[in-house]
Amino acid sequence: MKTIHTLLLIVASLALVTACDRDSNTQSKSAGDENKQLTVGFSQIGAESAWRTAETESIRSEARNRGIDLKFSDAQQKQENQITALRNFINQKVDAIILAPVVETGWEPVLREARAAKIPVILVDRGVKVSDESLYTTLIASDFVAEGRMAGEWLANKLGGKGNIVELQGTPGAAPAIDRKKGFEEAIAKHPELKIVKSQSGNFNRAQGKEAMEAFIKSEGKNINAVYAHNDDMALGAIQAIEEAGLKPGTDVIVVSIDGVRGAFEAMVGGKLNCTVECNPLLGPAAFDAIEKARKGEQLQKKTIVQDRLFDQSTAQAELPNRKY
Ligand code: GYE
Repeated sequence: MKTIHTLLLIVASLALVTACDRDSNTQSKSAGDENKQLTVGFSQIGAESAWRTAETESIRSEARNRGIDLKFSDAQQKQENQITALRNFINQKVDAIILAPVVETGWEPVLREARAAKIPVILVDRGVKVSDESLYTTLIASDFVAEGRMAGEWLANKLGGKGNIVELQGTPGAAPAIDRKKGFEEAIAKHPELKIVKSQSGNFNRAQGKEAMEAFIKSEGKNINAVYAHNDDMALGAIQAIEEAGLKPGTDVIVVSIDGVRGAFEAMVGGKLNCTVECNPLLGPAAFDAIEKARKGEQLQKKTIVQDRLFDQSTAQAELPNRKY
C-alpha cells in the first residue's frame, strides 16, 4: 500500500515539474528543446495574385529547408477565416505564428490571445492597426506609401504633368491599398493637370482588374491617358480590356503598376506595360530568422522594411532573366 502511495506521489510531482516548465516564458521554453522540431502556423490571405503565390512558396520552401512543421491555412480573402486559423494555432500550442493580415483592423482580441499563450506573431507583407504594438513581435514588409509615390512620380514625368488617370485599387481596408493610394496621390498632387478621373477596387486580382477597366473604358472612352494599378495582376487584366476595346496598351493608354512579377516584365518587354515598382514577396527566410530570434528572447525591431526598385521598358529586358518570381 505504502509503495503505491509513494509511487503516485513521484508521478504527480513529475507531472507538476513538466507543466511548470511549459508555462514559463518563451525564453525558458526554448532552453533545452532546440532539437525539438518547431511547429509554425501560417495564416495566408489566399492566392489572389502571382505575387501572393510566390510569397506562399517562399515561406513553405523555407520551412522545408529548416525542417519546420508548417501548418498552412488559406483564408480565401476572409479575415474571419484568418482569426479562426489563429485560434486553432493557439489551441495547437504552435511555437510561432506567421500572419499576412488581409486588412489592417480587427486583430486586437486574437493577438491578445496569442500573446497570453506566449506565442510570437510575425506579420508578413501587410501591417495591422493596433493600440498596443506589443501585440505582435515584428512586421516584415515593403513601404507601400513609397511604392505609390515612385509610381506617381514616374507617371507624372511620363505624361509631362498632365492627363486623366484611372486607378485600380487593391482590397478595401488592406494596408497596401490604403498606402499605395496615399503615396500616389501625394506624388501627383504636385501636378494640378494630372487627375484621377475614376477609381475602383479590383481586389488585387486579374479578372476583377479587367472588369473594372472595362467599366472605366465604357464611361470614359478615349478620355483615359493612363491607368495606375495597385498590383501587376490587375494591370495585366486592364491590358486585356484595353486591347479588347481596340486601344494600344503602353501607347494609347500608359499602364503603371506595383509588384514586379515575371508577367509584368514580359508585358514591359512586349511594350504593353510601361512601368512596375517591385515589391519583394520572398519573405520566407526573414520570417523564420525572426522566429528563431524571438525564441531565443532576442529583441527584434518592430518593422523591417524590404527595399524596392522601379523598372520600366528601358530596364525590363536586362532584368527579366534575374526575376525569381
Ligand atoms: O502587392 C498583391 C497581393 O500584400 C504586398 O497583396 C501584398 C499585395 C501585393 O495581392 O499582389
